[in-house]
Amino acid sequence: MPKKSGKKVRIDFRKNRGRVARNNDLTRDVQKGDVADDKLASGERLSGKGKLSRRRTIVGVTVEGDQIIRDVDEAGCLTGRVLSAIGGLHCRVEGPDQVVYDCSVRRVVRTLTREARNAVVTGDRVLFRPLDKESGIIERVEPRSGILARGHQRQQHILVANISQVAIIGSLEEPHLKPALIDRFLVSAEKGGVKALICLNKSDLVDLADLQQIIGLYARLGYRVVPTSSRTGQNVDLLRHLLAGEQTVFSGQSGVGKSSLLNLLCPGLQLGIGEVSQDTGKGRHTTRHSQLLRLETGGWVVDTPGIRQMEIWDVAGGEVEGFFREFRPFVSHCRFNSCLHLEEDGCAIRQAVRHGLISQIRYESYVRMVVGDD
Ligand SMILES: Nc1nc2c(ncn2[C@@H]2O[C@H](COP(=O)(O)OP(=O)(O)OP(=O)(O)O)[C@@H](O)[C@H]2O)c(=O)[nH]1
Ligand SMILES: [Mg+2]
Ligand SMILES: [Zn+2]
Repeated sequence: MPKKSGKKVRIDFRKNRGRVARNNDLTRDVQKGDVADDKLASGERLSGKGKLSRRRTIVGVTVEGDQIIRDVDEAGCLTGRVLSAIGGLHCRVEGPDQVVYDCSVRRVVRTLTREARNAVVTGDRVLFRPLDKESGIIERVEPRSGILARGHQRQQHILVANISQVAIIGSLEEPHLKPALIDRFLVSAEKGGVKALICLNKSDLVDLADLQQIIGLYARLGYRVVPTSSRTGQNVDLLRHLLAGEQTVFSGQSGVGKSSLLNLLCPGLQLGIGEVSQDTGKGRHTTRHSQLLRLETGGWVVDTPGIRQMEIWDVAGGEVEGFFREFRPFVSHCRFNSCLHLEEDGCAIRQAVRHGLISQIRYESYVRMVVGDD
């Protein structure tokens, strides 16, 4: 789509102030150079009309595809990469020559985003105005390519931006492997336009022969599956090789060993790691914020907090089948065009499951995503 500069656009604005806003305050913010602060979020109120009740036409933005980019006077600004973004407000930005700046976010940048915490996320490329040698203000977020996102409280939550692949980290024991969660990550990766790699950690705790079935399942689908152990170091070199030159996010449940693996992969790194609870068998959410880490081999990795649930965002029931690659040869053979593959009646997918051509585990994951039963 061609670039249209200075075009007027109508956007749904998130209501980010308790008091009724004056019509022209967006322009005023730009002129005064207001900077977002924490109080805004705590003072947020929702009116009966809902969050998106205000529409305004503004100038000073460029529309590129479905992205809205703010026109900024670039003089005096630097480009940088967001290393971490706490609450989308307090960011660590790596500028030229790897100098790191603590940055706040200009309020209009947040206003242009529907969901405040998606305004700036780890991995973003930004234009920022340095205030001194170690701090600055983010003026603009550049268009994103390759994201990992999920639904959370009926909003899209962008976990990380500008990645080339997702490393889905599971553990074979403590906590147990959850194929349903892996399948959700795979759908999110395909939806976000990035490659996926499956890492089965804590291989030291199980008999390798028992792993063949699960490794075979995903390997047959064409996904790279790597059993690893941060205890014995198994396949850590292979993993390092698979990450070299890529922009990868490490995602998975708490306690599976994301940070432990990264400590091995990046010499000198000392990320905090936490014991898995003896009582619940679950991790303790040791990593609190996503963090971008540069690799010696080129590229970078983002360590993320463990997540309990991966709600698929913006995929309608009828679209889920498109993200299950092994379904593709069969879907056109269902009797009904709109078949959701939930009923036996003339369904080629159900038949393929019965004949062992599609795994029962994958089919169950599919059903849970379509029916929305978490
Ligand atoms: N046996 C075994 N234990 C491991 C392995 N990798 C990590 N652990 C242990 O698992 C626990 C959790 O490790 P973390 O690295 O903190 O896990 P995490 O995925 O970063 O967890 P969050 O930050 O909470 O999301 C720690 O007690 C680690 O020592 C492994 O390969 N084998
Ligand atoms: Mg961690
Ligand atoms: Zn069907």
